[in-house]
Order: sequence, then C-alpha cells, then structure tokens
Amino acid sequence: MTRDAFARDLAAALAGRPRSISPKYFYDAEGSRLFDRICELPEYYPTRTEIGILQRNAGEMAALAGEGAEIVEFGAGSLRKVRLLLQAFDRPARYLPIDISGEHLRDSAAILRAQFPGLDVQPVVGDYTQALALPDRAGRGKRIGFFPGSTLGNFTPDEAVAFLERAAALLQGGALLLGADLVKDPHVLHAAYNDAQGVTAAFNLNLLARANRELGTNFVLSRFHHYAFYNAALQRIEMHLVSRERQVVTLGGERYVVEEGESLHTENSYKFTVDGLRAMAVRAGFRPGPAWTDPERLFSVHWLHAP
Ligand code: AVJ
Repeated sequence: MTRDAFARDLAAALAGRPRSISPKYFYDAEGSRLFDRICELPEYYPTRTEIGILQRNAGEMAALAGEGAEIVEFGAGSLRKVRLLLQAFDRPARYLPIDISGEHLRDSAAILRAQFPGLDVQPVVGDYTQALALPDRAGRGKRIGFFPGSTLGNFTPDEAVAFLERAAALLQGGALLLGADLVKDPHVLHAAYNDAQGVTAAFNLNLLARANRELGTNFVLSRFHHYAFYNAALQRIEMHLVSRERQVVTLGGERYVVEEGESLHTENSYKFTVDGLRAMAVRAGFRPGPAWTDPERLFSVHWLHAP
C-alpha cells in the first residue's frame, strides 16, 4: 500500500516540473534511524531545545491540562517528550498516539503501558493529515493534543491552517500543545540542515536508497548532491537532491531523464515567529494561551485552547 503510493508519487515527481515529493517518504526503518541520529547532532538544536522547554514548564502545562486529561499525539515520535507530560500531568487517563505505522505504534504502546500501569494506551492507526475519527472520550478530563518537533513546519501555510482547524475540532473543550521552530540567524538554520558529519545528507539521500530497495529503481546516490538552504522570503528551509550530471532513471518500466543541475525538492521546513504562529492558530479557531521559549529564543512551545 505505502509502496504503491511511493511508486505513484515518485513517478509523478520525476515527470513533474518542478520535481517534488512528500517528506513522509523519508521515514522507512533506515530513515527513522537516521532521523534519530539527526536529533542528537550538535548542530540540530530543535530536539534538545524543545525537551528543555517541556522540562522547565511541565508543571504549568499540567495545571492547564487539569486532572485526568487524555493526550492525543499527532504522530507517535520519540517517547521521550510525551513521557515528560505523562509524568507531570495529574493522573492522565488515556494516551492516544496517532501514526500511519502500526508497528511503531505497537512498540511504543507496549513500552508506555509497562511504564505507566494506570494509563489506558489506545493507539490509532491513521493519517493525521486527513480527516480522522477518535474513540469516544473515556472520562471527564480534557483532551489535549500534542504535536511536538515543529512537524507543523512540513506543511505549507494553507495545509497548516487546515490541519489546525481539524485539530481544533477534535480537541473541543481541550487544547493543543504545539512545538514550533523559530526564525533566527540563517547561519544557525543552515548549519542545522548541513551538519558536519553528513547525517542530514544521508537522511535526504535515503529517499533514493529507499526507492532502490522498494521500487527497484537504479539511483546512484553519488550522482546527487544534498542541498539544503534557508529561503528567507518564504521563511523555510528547503531540502533538495540536485543531480551532479545528466542521468537516466528507470521506474516501473518508464525512463526519466534528469539533467545536470536539476533538482528533486524533498522537504520544506517552515520556521515561525511566536506572534505569527499565534495568528495562524487564531485563524484556525484556537484561542492562544501561554507560549514558552528557551532563553536564546531558538524554539517555541504553544498552549492553544480549543473552544
Ligand atoms: C521532523 C520535519 C521537524 O524539519 O527539522 C530534520 C525533519 N529534516 N532534518 C525538520 C528534518 C532534516 C524535521 N521535522
């Protein structure tokens, strides 16, 4: 199923101009492993900065959430962040992680059930970028959405508002706890996506390696440059794979000519201002509460009430 979608989307990307494909295809087992390594890199500040913000402010977040809250996580990422909330909250009733990978969900669910014996863990296999139904509410606690990591930055501004509108509807009477990376010195942004060890380059190129593994393509990775830069006008990091030479790629019996210097656009990672993010949340129907940042204002975490 994912393989068919990947084949279809990659064929469309190769045939299209400009060529672009969704960053969701980065995350096979190898891509997820590379992403975990990115999160540990000295240049990649978002993960450790967001964790620091969550640690410092978990008490205030817990007070806002109240007793017996249920946490709905959009994408079951690393357990580290949600664990901070589960430890700080007052007797959280339920944890509902939503992810397209059922396998990943089952693993995380098992770990959390063992660690929090009183917690009802109910994984939801689904795509949170689409309309989605959640199980009925269990108790009287608030439903708190959790969307960390600035994954919101992968959406275009229109997609981000559409996602936030759906989240506001799902979380009615509760809130969304949202992590958003901030605009800053472009050199700091540039370094975060062009690390010295080349892990981000390997992560980007893994898209082609994955196609070779799953779709029988013949990409030669050394014929592509990892190219990531900050587009200040659009407030986003763009990642591309740029062809070093003219080459022919075969996918599903179809031949695609890629000229020297042509690019496959693999990811956008939008950056936000605190006020810009809050204005976007208002447009989507939220009422912004506190926004927390680190002392260097690298990253932000927002409490957004869903009326
Ligand atoms: C998971 C989308 C938040 O945009 O920083 C990291 C992905 N790409 N390095 C980001 C990513 C390159 C990451 N997000």
